[in-house]
Amino acid sequence: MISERTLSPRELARAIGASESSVKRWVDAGRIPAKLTSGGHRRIELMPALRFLRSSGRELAHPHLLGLAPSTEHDLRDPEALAEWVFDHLREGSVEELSQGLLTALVTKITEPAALFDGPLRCAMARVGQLWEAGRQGIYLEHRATQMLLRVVDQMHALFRPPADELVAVGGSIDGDPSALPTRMAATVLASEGLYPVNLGSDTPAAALLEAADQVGARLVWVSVSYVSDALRQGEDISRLVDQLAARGIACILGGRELHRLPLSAGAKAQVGHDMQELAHLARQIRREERERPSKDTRAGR
Ligand code: B12
Repeated sequence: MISERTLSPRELARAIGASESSVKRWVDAGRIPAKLTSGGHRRIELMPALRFLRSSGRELAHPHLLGLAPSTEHDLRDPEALAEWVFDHLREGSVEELSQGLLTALVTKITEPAALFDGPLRCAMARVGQLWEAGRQGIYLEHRATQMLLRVVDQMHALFRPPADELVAVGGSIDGDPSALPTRMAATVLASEGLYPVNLGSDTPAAALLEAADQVGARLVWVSVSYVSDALRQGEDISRLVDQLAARGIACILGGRELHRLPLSAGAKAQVGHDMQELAHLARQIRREERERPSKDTRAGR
């Protein structure tokens, strides 16, 4: 897997157009984690190197030197071409090239995770769904495409390391909803916006979401509704959860393509987000509020 690659300081230096001595200096200062070989040479793992590039705003001038730029005639900066390219890879089952291309798109800041999920990935998955409608073969393609994207989204998630002790968010999809992909995307979006996500995944009882939120001191709970198995029960569970969170002062956002089918009680005051970009927007708002909040010391009058 691409994420298992290691690099020498010289390889990284060439790829980002910096000097080898600068890269060694960043390694020695702990800005890029690296291991020493038995011969005393620095070896840098690819994912921490990519994290460094994204967080420091450095340009990845030559992604192909890191084995990242996939060979394609598509211009991956164009969302429609990217969607087409993603669909081709999902259909063919080439997960390695897919993850290279999408990681490159994120590291070179062609796109952000939320926009990537709402645009090219959602669109490519909708086309995979059409294959399912068209015939039996589509079923296996749909399952395989989901597994491929789960892996790729995990790799993207590894680009972001928000601190675990600051703003924590808890989420998942509710009991009776087996969808794993949307809630995993939500976790990655939150991580990319600096929140620390605890994703409980699919089929999570509402009570478990509440318990987790209490345990970790969550500031936000997200719920993704992508499949409705029992609208009445799922609607009641979510309405109750929303009320319980409101009583604790914990923000809550509901989303997902089937949310509109749930009867939520009139009193249930949760924010509804239509896509991952709205989730990202809320995360930025929470971070802004946190920055503007007087620190604990100031509030205590010290
Ligand atoms: C992958 C897939 C599956 C997978 C799900 C895998 C998994 N564990 O996640 C599997 C193979 C299991 C599956 C099963 C079924 N599926 Co299916 N599936 C799809 C497919 C191809 C892609 C869905 C997807 O992952 N999209 C990508 C995600 C990220 O997009 P999204 O869900 O729209 O989410 C976006 C927003 O809603 C929002 N969002 C989501 N969550 C949240 C949360 C928050 C907080 C916020 C703010 C926003 C937000 O942001 C996301 C990104 O923009 C769709 C096709 C399609 N058009 O979507 C069909 C589709 C959803 N499936 C469909 C059907 C019919 C089924 C089955 C009933 C088939 C069957 N007869 O067995 C079963 C469902 C039964 C069950 N118990 O699972 C139909 C649903 C039609 C309908 N509305 O009735 C679709 C539309 C296919 C079709 N064209 O008919 N499916």
